[in-house]
Amino acid sequence: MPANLTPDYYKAEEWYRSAATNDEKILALEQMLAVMPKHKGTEHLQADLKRKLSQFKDAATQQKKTGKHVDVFHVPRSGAGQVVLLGTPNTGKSAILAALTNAKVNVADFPFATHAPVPGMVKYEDVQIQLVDMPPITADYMAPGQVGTYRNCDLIAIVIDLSQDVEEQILILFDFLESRSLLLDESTSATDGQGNVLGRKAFCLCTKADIATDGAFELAQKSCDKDLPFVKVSVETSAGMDALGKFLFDTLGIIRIYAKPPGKPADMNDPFTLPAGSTVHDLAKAIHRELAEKLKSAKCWGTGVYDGQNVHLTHVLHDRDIVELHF
Ligand SMILES: Nc1nc2c(ncn2[C@@H]2O[C@H](COP(=O)(O)OP(=O)(O)OP(=O)(O)O)[C@@H](O)[C@H]2O)c(=O)[nH]1
Ligand SMILES: [Mg+2]
Repeated sequence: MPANLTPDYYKAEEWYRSAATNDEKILALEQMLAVMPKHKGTEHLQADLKRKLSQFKDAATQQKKTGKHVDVFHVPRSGAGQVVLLGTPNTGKSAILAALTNAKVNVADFPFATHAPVPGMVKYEDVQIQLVDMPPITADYMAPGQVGTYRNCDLIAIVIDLSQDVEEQILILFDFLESRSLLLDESTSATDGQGNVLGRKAFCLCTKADIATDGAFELAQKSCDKDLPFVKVSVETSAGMDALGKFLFDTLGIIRIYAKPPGKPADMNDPFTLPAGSTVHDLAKAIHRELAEKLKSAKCWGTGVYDGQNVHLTHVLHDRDIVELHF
């Protein structure tokens, strides 16, 4: 009996073949099983996939025990949030990093100049945001393990070069993102075996505005069927570059809180950064998980409170609030 496998299945199979890490192989196999038509003709295949899945799960457990695996695509987080660039070759990803950070990157007028992730820090007011340059992807190639970097970041910057074919870039990039469940989709947020949401926030970063073809920015917006923010920049003329730090900060959805020791001024140079919507108790946990349990009361200066107001531990904080914690 023929298996009659669907395009969704073949996409998941391609994901499986390109997955370099155990975790990613597990996700891809689970996806293959989920989308596979279930009938007599696919029974053998199902059994085969389930066997592979259990082998990878065993290997993952073993790996966690021995802790040996070194993954160049694992970029340790630093700063208030991690933003990772995604784009096809020669679209100006490294140039963005060179312009915004002190990282040493290779900007070159030929494709595939970048081979491994390169992190740099973007300063916005008193916070540092981590920006990660990446090797390019194409319709049929990406470096093994590359998906993992996107899987672990806070925000994906989808780079679209306005001087190249924007429709083709969008097709390649969104096919990659959707087939790996990498985009945050509020209505059908896909999760892994442990219930963690797979998708990430994303925005479109349109580059080379100085040499854009006529109407390319509007065409890029029109060709994208997702409701994502679009920004337009040029490294050459610096247009839009100054606003990028604030944009990343806002899009990451983070707030800065200044902790004030009782009887002393707040340290206004080194804020804690927390997800928007965090409470006084979340701040205490970020400072010290065990101390947080001993938190008795707090005073707050900032938005929606009068200076030094006593606030409940469930009080929702705002960007730039000053908080005094009493344990
Ligand atoms: N005119 C113009 N050229 C740019 C701009 N940004 C980058 N370039 C040029 O585009 C070419 C490619 O830039 P890269 O930053 O190396 O591109 P990339 O996306 O990192 O390329 P890969 O690492 O191969 O994926 C270089 O020649 C850059 O000088 C821009 O804003 N305007
Ligand atoms: Mg590069």
